[in-house]
Amino acid sequence: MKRVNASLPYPFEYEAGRAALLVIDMQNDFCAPGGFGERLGNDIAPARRIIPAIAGVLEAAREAGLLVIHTREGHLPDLSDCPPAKLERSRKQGAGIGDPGPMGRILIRGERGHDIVAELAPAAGEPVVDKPGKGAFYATDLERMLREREIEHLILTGVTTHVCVHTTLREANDRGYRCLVLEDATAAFDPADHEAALHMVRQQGGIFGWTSSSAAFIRSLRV
Ligand code: TIU
Repeated sequence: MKRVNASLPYPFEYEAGRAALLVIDMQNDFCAPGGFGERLGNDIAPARRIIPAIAGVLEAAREAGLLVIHTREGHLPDLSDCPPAKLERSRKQGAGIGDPGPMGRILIRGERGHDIVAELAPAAGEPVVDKPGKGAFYATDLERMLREREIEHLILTGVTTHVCVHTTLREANDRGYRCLVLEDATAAFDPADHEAALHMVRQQGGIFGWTSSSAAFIRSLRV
């Protein structure tokens, strides 16, 4: 059993063979100029700033043989998997899903904006889960993948802490997974949203799970 001593609200214990690292939505659409995130009116700098921390966690997780799963938020070119409510709101915000942008059509599968940033490119054999929603469990194969591999613990990284990371965390929590959110390997466009989202994880005795630094998690992997 491995143990993250410095996690909150108390030490997080896990078995490496039953843990998976989730890298959530580290796509150009959230991390690059002109993408969905920036067009919604956000500062993308916090999303870019966590790339080195995630790269460090990825390296340690691969070295330790952890299952690594990447996710991407996006829609089919004909928008048939995009709920009208989501589409309408994106258009009102000036970030119309499917509209042309500097990296191809916004939030559409197969376009450059939908790609994972080059620094965090999935390694051969690492599953990439394409999801139409904020949560990685809704309308995807993620749960089946995790059950097949008898995964019980999830380490969450990526963007944004209060939206896709939190929705995935809540979905995972209801399915019985024990979740650790890495504070410096997740980001929201507004740091206040990030802090609030982390607080919500560990309040009430860890109502959704645990939080720790990526360094503390990496240390736990290497002992
Ligand atoms: N990946 C993800 O978090 N999708 C979002 O739309 N996030 C926002 O914060 N808008």
